[in-house]
Amino acid sequence: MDTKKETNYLEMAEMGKRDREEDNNRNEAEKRSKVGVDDQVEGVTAEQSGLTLDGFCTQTVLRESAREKTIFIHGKVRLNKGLRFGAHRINYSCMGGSTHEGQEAVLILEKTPFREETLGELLKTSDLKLQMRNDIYSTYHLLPHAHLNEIKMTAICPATEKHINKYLRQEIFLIQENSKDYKSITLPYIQAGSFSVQWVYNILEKKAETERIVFEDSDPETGFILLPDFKWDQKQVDDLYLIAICHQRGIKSLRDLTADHLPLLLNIQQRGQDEIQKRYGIPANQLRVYLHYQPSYYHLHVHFTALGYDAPGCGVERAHLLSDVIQNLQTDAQYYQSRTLTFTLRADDALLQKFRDAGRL
Ligand code: M7G
Repeated sequence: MDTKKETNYLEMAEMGKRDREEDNNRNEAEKRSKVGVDDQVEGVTAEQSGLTLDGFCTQTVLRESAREKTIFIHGKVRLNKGLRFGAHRINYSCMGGSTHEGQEAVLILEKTPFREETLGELLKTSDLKLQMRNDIYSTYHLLPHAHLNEIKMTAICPATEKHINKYLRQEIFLIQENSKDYKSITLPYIQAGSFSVQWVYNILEKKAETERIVFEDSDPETGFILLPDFKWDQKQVDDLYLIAICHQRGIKSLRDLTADHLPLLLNIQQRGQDEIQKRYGIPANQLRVYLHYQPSYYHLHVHFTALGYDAPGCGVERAHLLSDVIQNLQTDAQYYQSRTLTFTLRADDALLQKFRDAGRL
């Protein structure tokens, strides 16, 4: 890499305090700013947060993986009084036919990794039940105390049909999107129907997850917030997963990036790596730093995951290393406007149908 050029970009990142461009998304965010804000505070019970599972009614198992020890469930959740999960309440029938007030929900349950610091307690205090013995081999059921046997749960409520489909196991197809396809097929589709990025605005505006922020550079042009991704329970660094969300609005994805964004990208790369080294002791050469194309949420963000962790979505058909993105833009300012980009789409994805309708599949 041209180091002089890089230093220039970093200097620009430090100094570049230009006026912030008004963004269309801002109005949308302000309109919705009172809806769906729910700070995650460690120690608050699910009941206090408004979610209880006693009335949960499973509709379908969307996906499960014995290897990853995860299960994705679609169901309906009964609401507590004063629940803050948005406004759309509906009635539903649960197995026996009785009707409840409830909302569509997706629950993701995941067995958490072992932690070295609790291993001693786990082995000392658990009940051991022999399953079988043969020669020098034996297998057991180990029954640990509840606090050593946590399951991580992520709830999306109210969940839209798009959320439910996102987690449904389906056939996938490889798409080659050229720049014309992007303008005529993908862009109109994103503008009409992508996931809300309200949760992103809540983070940027300090309305949610404030206690979880690891680092912030508040520069409107080159700044970002670094915080744990909600896939990471932060109990061990082996599966470390953080995201850097840029303050600048209106950069939807990789496709919008030009050389003008290099100060922003270099800043995210450099500061993100520095902060992770400081906070978690993981050096840059042990981190995978990348962007998704297509992302689920069209507000530019960068994924930082532990190199040894096979994070979901880090495969070659979706992840673009930030260092490659930076070099591509240094070589060709319009690289991501002109190149054909390859990604996968799921069978039921409306975007796939649009590619079919346009004769591109
Ligand atoms: P993406 O590439 O747009 O899509 O990444 P993906 O979800 O299909 O990977 C968005 C990233 O943001 C993912 O890694 C999500 O796990 C993470 N994420 C999504 N939500 C709704 C939240 C949230 O509310 N808080 C945090 N901290 N992370 C989130």
